[in-house]
Amino acid sequence: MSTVGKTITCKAAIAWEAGKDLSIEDIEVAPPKAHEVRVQIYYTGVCHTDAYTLSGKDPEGAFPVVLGHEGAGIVESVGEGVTNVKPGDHVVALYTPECKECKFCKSGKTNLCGKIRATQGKGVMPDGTSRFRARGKDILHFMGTSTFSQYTVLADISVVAVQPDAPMDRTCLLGCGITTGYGAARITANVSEGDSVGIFGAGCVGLSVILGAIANKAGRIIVVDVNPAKEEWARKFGATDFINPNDLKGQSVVDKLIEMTDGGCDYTFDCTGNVSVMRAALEACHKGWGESIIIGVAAAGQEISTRPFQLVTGRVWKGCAFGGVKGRSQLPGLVSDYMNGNLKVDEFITHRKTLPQMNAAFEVMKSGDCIRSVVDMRNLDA
Ligand code: NAD
Ligand code: AHE
Ligand code: ZN
Repeated sequence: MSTVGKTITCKAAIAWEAGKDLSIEDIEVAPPKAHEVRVQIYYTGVCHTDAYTLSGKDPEGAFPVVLGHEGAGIVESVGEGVTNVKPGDHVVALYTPECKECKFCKSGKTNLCGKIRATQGKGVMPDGTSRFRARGKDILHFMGTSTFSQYTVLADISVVAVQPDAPMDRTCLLGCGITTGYGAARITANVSEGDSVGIFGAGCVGLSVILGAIANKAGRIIVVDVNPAKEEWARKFGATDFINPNDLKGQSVVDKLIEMTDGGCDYTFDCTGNVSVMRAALEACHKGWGESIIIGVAAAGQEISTRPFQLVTGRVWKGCAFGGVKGRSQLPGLVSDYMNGNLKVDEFITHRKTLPQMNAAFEVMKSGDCIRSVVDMRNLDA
C-alpha cells in the first residue's frame, strides 16, 4: 500500500531532554510539503556534534528533537515543486544545504547556504513547523536532517542524489565526518604539492584531513594526538610522522613542529574542538604564510586567543563547516571517488549498531577506539 501523502508511523531515537539517553519509540512523520522530500533512512553515522547537542551545551540545541546528520537513504515521496530528486533515488542528507540562488551560494566564496539557515537553527522546516510528532507533541528537527528516524523530511536543497550502486552503509559517512576533513584539506586549505601539514586530532575528521592532504600531494603530514593508539591509525592512513604531546619531555608541541618543519607548517588543522589546541595549531604555522584551519566544534562559551603578533606576522586563522564542500554540486563526485577506489570510507567504520542500540553508539564514541559507528536504521534487533 502506498504511503505517499500519508503520515508514516515508524521508529526513531528521540532526545526528549538534554543529557538523557535517547528513547527508541514510535514517531509520526507527516508527508512532505512543497519543496520538501521524505526519505527512508537506511543508515546513519553518529558524530560528536550529535553528542555535543545531546549534552545540552549547544547554544542552538532545543528539545525534544530527533538528532542525526550523517544519513543515507531512499526518497519515499516528494512535495510539490521538487525537481532535484524523485522517489526511489538514493540520497545523502546535507546539513549544509545548497540552494544555488542565495548570496552565499552565488558568491563562489563559501559552501554555507543562507536560504534556510534560520529555520534550520530553530529545529523547524522552512515554513516554521515540524513534520515530527510523538506522544502527542511536536518534535524538533536537527541540522535540517534528523537522520535518527526511520523516515525523515528534509528541504529539497538539503538532499543530493548519488549513484544507486554505492552502498548506503558507507555513503552515510560522507554526510559529515569524512567529507569535512577531506574537503578542509582540498578546498578550504587547498594544500599544494610538497606542503607540510600538521593535523591535531586523529579521529574521523583528522584522518580524513590526511586523505585530503595526500590527494593534494602534501609533503610531510604530521599528526598530533594524545592517544598513543592513534599513531597506528594515523600511519595506516598515510601520515609521515606522529607526535604524542605527552612524550615530549617538556618541549611544547608548537616548538616540536617548528623544529621538524624548519620554521612551521604550511597548514595546520584543529580536529579536536579544544581551544588550547586551536591556539597551538595556529602558532605551529610558518611565519609569513602558514594557515590554520579550525574544524573542531568547541564547547559553549569557549573562546580562542593568541597574540595578535601571530597574525601580524602573516599567519592566517580560518575555519570551515562540511569541509567547504558544496553538497549538491560536489558530493556525488566524492561518492564516485569512493566507488573508484580513490577515497577510503570502509576503513573508518569501527562499530556497527542497530537502531535500538543507538545509545551504545553514543557510549562507544567516548572510548578511544571508535572512529565511526554506522547504525542500521531498519534493523530493530536490540
Ligand atoms: P574524535 O573525538 O573521534 O577525534 C578527536 C581526536 O582528538 C581524538 O583522537 C583525541 O584523542 C584527540 N585529542 C583530544 N584532545 C587532544 C589534544 N589536546 N591534543 C591532541 N589530540 C587531542 O572526533 P572527530 O569525529 O574526529 O571530530 C573532531 C571534531 O570536529 C569534533 O569537535 C566534531 O564535533 C567536529 N566536527 C566539525 C565539523 C565541521 O563541519 N566543522 C564536522 C564534523 C565534526
Ligand atoms: N550550533 C553550534 C555550532 C555547531 C557547529 O559548528 N556545527 C557545524 C557542523 S558540525 C558537524 O558535525 C556547522 O555546520 N556550522 C555551520 C553552521 O551554519 O551551523 C553553535 O555554536 O551555535
Ligand atoms: Zn558531524
